[in-house]
Amino acid sequence: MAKDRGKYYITTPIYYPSSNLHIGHTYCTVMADAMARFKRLAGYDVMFLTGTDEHGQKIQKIADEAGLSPQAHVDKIVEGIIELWKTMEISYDDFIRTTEERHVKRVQEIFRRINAAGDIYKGAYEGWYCTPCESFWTDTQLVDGKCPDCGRPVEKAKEDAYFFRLSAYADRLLELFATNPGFLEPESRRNEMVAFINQGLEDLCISRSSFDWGIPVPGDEGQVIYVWLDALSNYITALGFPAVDGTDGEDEKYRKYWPADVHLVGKEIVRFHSIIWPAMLMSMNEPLPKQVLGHGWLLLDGGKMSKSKGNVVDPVKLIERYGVDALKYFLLREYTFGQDGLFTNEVLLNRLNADLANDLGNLLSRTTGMAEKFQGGAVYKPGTGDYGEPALDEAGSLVDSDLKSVAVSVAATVEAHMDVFAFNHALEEIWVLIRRSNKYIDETAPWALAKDPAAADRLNQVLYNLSEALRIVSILIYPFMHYSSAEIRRQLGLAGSQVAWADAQAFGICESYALTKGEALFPRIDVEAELEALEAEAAAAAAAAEAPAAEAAEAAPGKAEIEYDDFDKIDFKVGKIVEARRHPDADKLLIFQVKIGAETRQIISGVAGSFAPEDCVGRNVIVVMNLKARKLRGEESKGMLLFAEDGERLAFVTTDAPDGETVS
Ligand code: ME8
Repeated sequence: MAKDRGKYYITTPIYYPSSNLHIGHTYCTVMADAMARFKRLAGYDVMFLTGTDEHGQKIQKIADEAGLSPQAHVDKIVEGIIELWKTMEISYDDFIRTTEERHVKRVQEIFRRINAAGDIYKGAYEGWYCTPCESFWTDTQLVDGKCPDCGRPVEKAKEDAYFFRLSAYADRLLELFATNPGFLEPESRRNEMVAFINQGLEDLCISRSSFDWGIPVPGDEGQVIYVWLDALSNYITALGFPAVDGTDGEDEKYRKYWPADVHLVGKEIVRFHSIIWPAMLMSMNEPLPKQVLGHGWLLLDGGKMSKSKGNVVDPVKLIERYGVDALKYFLLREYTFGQDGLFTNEVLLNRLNADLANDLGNLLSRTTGMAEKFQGGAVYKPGTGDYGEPALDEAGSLVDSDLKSVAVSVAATVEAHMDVFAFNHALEEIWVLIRRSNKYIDETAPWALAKDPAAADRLNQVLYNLSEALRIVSILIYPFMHYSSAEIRRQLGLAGSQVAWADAQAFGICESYALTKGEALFPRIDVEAELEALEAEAAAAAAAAEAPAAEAAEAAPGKAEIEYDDFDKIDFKVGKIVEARRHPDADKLLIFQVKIGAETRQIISGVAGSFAPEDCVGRNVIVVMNLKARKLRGEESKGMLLFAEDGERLAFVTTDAPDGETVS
């Protein structure tokens, strides 16, 4: 590949610093990093952006529960995220935090520009809100009355808010998908988006007034900008755009790198990136990103990993056990871009053993071991040093030419796969060369050549060919596993020499090698013993989480400590459910008449998914008496009933005590 191939701007989503990142987030960032390293090696001027999406109700809630200010909470989590990327040597060029001044002032300017274009108006928003996803949904979008993204319950929410005229862009968006089919990949997502637009695009709520952890709407301090307008803008604010007072000229990076070549995002946020984001840019009259790529999810036992559900795989633990390169290799090799994939320890360990310990590790240790043993580590290009060009029979010529032709052809195939983000196929191709090289050792049997002084030139030639193959491998794997690339080069005696992609397409360019056998690149794992150890570790973690509150305080902080006085403010009483019926306008709600001593009051609970009305009548339950009354879809609810929950299933908290008694 030629140098100076122009610019390449790649982004990851900016992650929510609600808690530490899990392996699903690592997956996306590892792909972006591999692509950024590959493009740099291929001669592009790369801009690789990642960061954190720090505003919103969810973050505010988590911070409150932890007894921290939102800023203190995000500062703590972001520190851990940056530390993780440092450990993994993620080669980003910039890390943007949405709480940074450079972002805040530009988001306000973006709001002003979209407003000036006539695309913002004030109205009242009423919709179903999913707090964990920070998404509003319409009735038709809900699946079984729940959030279509995460399947959790949603709440009805209504408030004054600003709206972006997304509906005005439906035709232009459809045209974008029709005339630029590569804009969104994979194709299945494109079809989903076109169908979504054809259903009728609604204007988008872009501000909230019910919480304040966000960027104030310019000119209306009672409102904060709703997180998606804030978050999506990061892709240009990090480049210094738009210019705001006193920052003219700071958009040099924008002029150089925008439009983005690719926004790499998870499948559930494709909608925001391929519909809302282009519409915002259209409104500002700015160029659109060239491509949005939606990747699949890593699943655990068939379910999505989720920070809020707590069923996550911690990348730090895997790195501690197997190393950064092993984790990166596994993520890139095991899963197919665009599809979901199941994560299990067994798949991980078998993959590491087969490909890394056996194939790659053995090739390196066999080659360096034999070079040391038979030639003191010194290997020369045939015809130089102490060695001449051996005369080869037909079989010898054939295996040599086959090895060489495989070796020099891999780079072009890898490039073709990388063009379509097929990391797994790119690595598979590199492993064709690694396996071919191992086979070459078996075919040429250097240990037999070493016994015959007349075969010294051939022995050197075989070791040279293997060293060349390994040198090429070290270049090919660099974008994916740069530590291993460097270690292979060190053991070949090439430490410090520049890794250049073009050199992967030339065989026989190195005059000599000084090989040294090092530690095993990837030690073989005893899968059974390791699986047991991993299970024991998981069991210990689960036990710690269930330990009494005081002991578990550090591992599972739960809700923040409160004073007795706070607890004492709640008035609990026993109530008897004397009547229960479905809410006429809300699938999820049951309306109870609850007798509490002399009083009977109406209480509404979102439990229609768990109980039939007839199953509720006659139960003596615990009532929170003094919760502020509120209207739920036109019906008043005064107080609250307590339920026990194990994440999915609900149960009444019942008592034998008669109604009207105080609970304390
Ligand atoms: O969505 N497998 O942030 P986020 C694969 N702040 N990818 C996964 C995953 C899994 N199990 N779990 C999460 C946000 N992800 C917004 C983005 S961008 C302007 C704003 C991916 O921290 C997920 O698909 O919830 C998403 O692309 C990314 O992690 C960030 O998720």
